[in-house]
Amino acid sequence: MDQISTRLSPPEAPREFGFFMNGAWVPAGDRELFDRQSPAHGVPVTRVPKCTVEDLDAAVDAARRAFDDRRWSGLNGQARAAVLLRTGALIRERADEIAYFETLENGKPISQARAEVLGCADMFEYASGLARSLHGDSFNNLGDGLFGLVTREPVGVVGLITPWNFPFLILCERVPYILASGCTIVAKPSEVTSATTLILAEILSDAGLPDGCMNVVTGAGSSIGQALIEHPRVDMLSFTGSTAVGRRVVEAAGKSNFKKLGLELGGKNPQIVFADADLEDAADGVAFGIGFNTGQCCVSGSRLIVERSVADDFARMVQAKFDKVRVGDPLDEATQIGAITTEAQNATIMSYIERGQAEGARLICGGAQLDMGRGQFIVPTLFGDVTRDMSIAREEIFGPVLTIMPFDTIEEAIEIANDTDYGLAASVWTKNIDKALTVTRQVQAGRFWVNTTLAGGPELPLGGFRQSGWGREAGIYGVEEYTQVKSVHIEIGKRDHWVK
Ligand code: TXE
Repeated sequence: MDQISTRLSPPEAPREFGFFMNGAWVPAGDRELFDRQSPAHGVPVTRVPKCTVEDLDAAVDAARRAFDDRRWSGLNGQARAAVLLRTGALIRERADEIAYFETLENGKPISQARAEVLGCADMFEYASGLARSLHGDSFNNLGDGLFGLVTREPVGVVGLITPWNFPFLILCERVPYILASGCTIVAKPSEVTSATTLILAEILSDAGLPDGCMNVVTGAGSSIGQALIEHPRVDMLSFTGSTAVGRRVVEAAGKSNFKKLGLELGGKNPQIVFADADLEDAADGVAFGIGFNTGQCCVSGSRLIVERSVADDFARMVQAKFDKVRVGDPLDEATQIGAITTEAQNATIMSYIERGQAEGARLICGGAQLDMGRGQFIVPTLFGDVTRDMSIAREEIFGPVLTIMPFDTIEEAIEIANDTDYGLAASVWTKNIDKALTVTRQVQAGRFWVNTTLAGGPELPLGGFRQSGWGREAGIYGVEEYTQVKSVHIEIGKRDHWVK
């Protein structure tokens, strides 16, 4: 059956935003403006203010007041849950609008953007239950004279810095859980994808979140991002982005107030395929794992490690999938791979493709930009004859570029998979339960998939081993991450005096 193709258009004029603070929009006024062009269409789609460090200070003050006077953390779980549930419903109501701006700013296919937005509504709905079930512990075994309680308390004001690859999804993997814990937020989205974070702030306010609990400042990482990570009145910082900036976050925390940190950084994630796998399924999963979001996912399966006896056949199967995948205008409902989000990222990916060839890898397919007359697009790319020391096998490319390396034994597969500084995610494809479990146990990764990839939901936590990060987001683990534990010792009866 023919694919029905319907297409939205980019807007005639960019949508203008202010920033959001203390429950209200702040107009851009005479601040400098940042014009975002659609990476697929080359036309301006949004305009946001470049906030100043004074704006950031005001936003932190608003979040600080909202936390310190307990207008949010002092509510009971039922009241917090009601706001989160209403937020989920409002996201569903505005899903088309949010998805449209996500696609315009990021370049991802509109059908994917819509699915992500609905998944985000689900995260708020799930987190609403967690706001009610969050609890501590008690110790009733300390003898007749003492009773012990362990309570969980919100950390305080959380700074939230997010990247451009999943502007709304990464935001919503954090915000509902942070709010469920009772914390307040100052968010700083990537300068190129600010729109949907601003829309979420408005939705939260409409859902009844008290003023000051969610504030959004827009602008450059080097100015207000840096000021946020150094801010002495921010209690915790959740950062998702490059390893290089992650290091600055750690340094800034040490130099300021030792704020608590959550970090989700890069990945170079293995896809291990055994000869006994359902190879049709595996080829599709591997193509999806690197093609989804143009490979601009921290959990993209970018290193294919295949049992030697099937390696050549499997490469042909993946190539056949790549040939069929629909790359093009992300506003077309039929598109599966859209635009590369920034010109800088496009240049980075193309330079890795050149380096791969210069280092002696064999380009099996792809390797080229797709000329659509405007915007930047790269077709899925597959490299063979790859050795472990090559930069394309070691460094996060963050694009639709897959390398293949063969293995002979399960030990060798595990060794290649672990030969990286990262440890964010991994996938294994086999119908043999012993192999699947051995690999799952021995490969270092915070997220693991067996006979699937990139699957997930709000129940399961996200985060990395090794240099992929610190801490966990989502699920009950995500809520607990934004709490601190207090031990309460309660004496029962008359004290045994120290001074007799
Ligand atoms: O990330 P940055 P970039 C990786 C990926 C990509 C590379 C560069 O390999 O090619 O990083 O992307 C803010 N203080 N990932 O340069 O700069 C910035 O404004 C405080 C992996 O875009 O790390 C944005 O909001 N904040 C990753 C956020 O940090 C600063 C997702 C991320 O931008 C700052 C994205 C500073 N000094 C890129 N400088 C993943 N793990 O998913 C920048 N920022």
